[in-house]
Amino acid sequence: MNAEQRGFIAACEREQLHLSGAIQAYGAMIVANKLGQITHVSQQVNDFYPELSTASVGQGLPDVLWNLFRQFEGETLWFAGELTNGQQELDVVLNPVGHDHVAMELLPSYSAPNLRSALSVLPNTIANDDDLKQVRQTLVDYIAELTGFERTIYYHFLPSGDGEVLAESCARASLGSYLQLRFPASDIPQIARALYLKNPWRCIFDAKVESVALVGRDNSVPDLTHAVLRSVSPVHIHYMNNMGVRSSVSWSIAGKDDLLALLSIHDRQAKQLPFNVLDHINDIVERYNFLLREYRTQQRMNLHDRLQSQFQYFSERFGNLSDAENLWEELANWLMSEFNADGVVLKTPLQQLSFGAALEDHAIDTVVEFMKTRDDLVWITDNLLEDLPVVELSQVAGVAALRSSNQAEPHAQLFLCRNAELYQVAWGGRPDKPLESDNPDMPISPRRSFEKWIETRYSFSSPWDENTRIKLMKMRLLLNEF
Ligand code: BLA
Repeated sequence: MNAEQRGFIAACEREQLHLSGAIQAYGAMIVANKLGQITHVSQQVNDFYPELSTASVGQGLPDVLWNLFRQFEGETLWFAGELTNGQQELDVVLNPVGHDHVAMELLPSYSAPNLRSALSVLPNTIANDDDLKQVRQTLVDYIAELTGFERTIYYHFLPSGDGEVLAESCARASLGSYLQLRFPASDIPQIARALYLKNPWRCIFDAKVESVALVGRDNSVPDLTHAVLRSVSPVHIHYMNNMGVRSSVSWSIAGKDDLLALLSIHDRQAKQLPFNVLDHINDIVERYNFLLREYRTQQRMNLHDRLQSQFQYFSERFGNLSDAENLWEELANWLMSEFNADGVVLKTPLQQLSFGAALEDHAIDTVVEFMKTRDDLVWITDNLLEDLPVVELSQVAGVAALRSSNQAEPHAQLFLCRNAELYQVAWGGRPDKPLESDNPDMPISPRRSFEKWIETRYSFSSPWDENTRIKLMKMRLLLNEF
């Protein structure tokens, strides 16, 4: 990637999506303060609610809206088919705007089908990884059938921030398959991910619909974090066009406070879903989130128990000094098998012990110096040469390093090492290719092709799994023994 392309991605990361000052024009918005006085309206509000226009800013809400507004207590309220404007029925959705304003969104209403109970769709528990895979597929298949969208994907985030499509359901002759393809982290900026933790879903029913500005009396821009109609970033519209997707909705698959995956539906046509379908899918996704969290907690507890019993074992052995000679070798062997590593180094102020295919001394020194500059106790890479150019090439490409938390004293450090391994990654388009585009307003754009592209990796180790950090943090107790 060249400097211009990197600059483009950095600019995307800075885009304040919630302060776009505009909405998707298939609905209208009225923002009111606590007293029910209108502070902003979308420029075309008159098309949806003939009593209102941009001249209404500063006035009180009309009675019908006021009656809904009065019921708002801070959480989303969705009134399905509540209004009619002579031409169409409208849903009215209320959401908070900052601490003391409320957004009232008017959306075309769609007729609500009868739905199964959300509880009957998924099982009561997930017992193992095979089960988890099956439940994911059930989820994807059910949502594909219910919504009729052409492609439904379960897009899982890897520790690197890149993502991989783990499950998919595609209609025949549809958009094409992304199953098992990987997509770079920069496709979904951090700010967009953070919004998925605050909202259970995001609808972009028609990427071809223009956005329309909000008009207020002053230059203030309402915070649209929770608004259904928040306008779509121009970069993402471009991305959807390049993908051939006109309509998409994504639900958040989330742990306690991290975004684990997105469940997304795509279609080449503009499509809508009635509120009760969106809400029903939300219930099912919530149920899935609950099952996933329980499963992950159980896995963590098993891991914790296993590590704990090893600690106990090694602590006892450390207590028995006559064993010391064999102990390092035994510990190193255990660490290598637990972390699936090829080598291990322990560095203390007094000694440096290496076992297996380990980093050379100069490289250890470079990593130690680098880690001093960071607050984090753990540093993990599967591509040492790229992330921290060390002086000489060696076989080791993967490092998972831990330093003890005692800053004042010289401290012990542990390095798990993995050799470089040749392997391939299948991407949905070349990830290093934001491209020159033919759009003069956007000289660089998201990549144009999402064709499968195979990267052969030479300088990487196999990737460290998501528990590596947790396991390393538990090793801190062991470091104190040296
Ligand atoms: C948003 N990007 C998104 C979203 C997805 C993706 C799912 C959430 C919105 C939605 O549901 O459409 C990406 N979509 C994917 C991926 C797959 C998919 C990876 O189907 C894989 C199968 N996008 C870029 C670049 C930038 C960018 C280079 O490619 C900026 C540097 C930005 N993506 C971007 C922005 C949003 C976004 C700004 C937020 C859009 C919004 O909510 O307004």
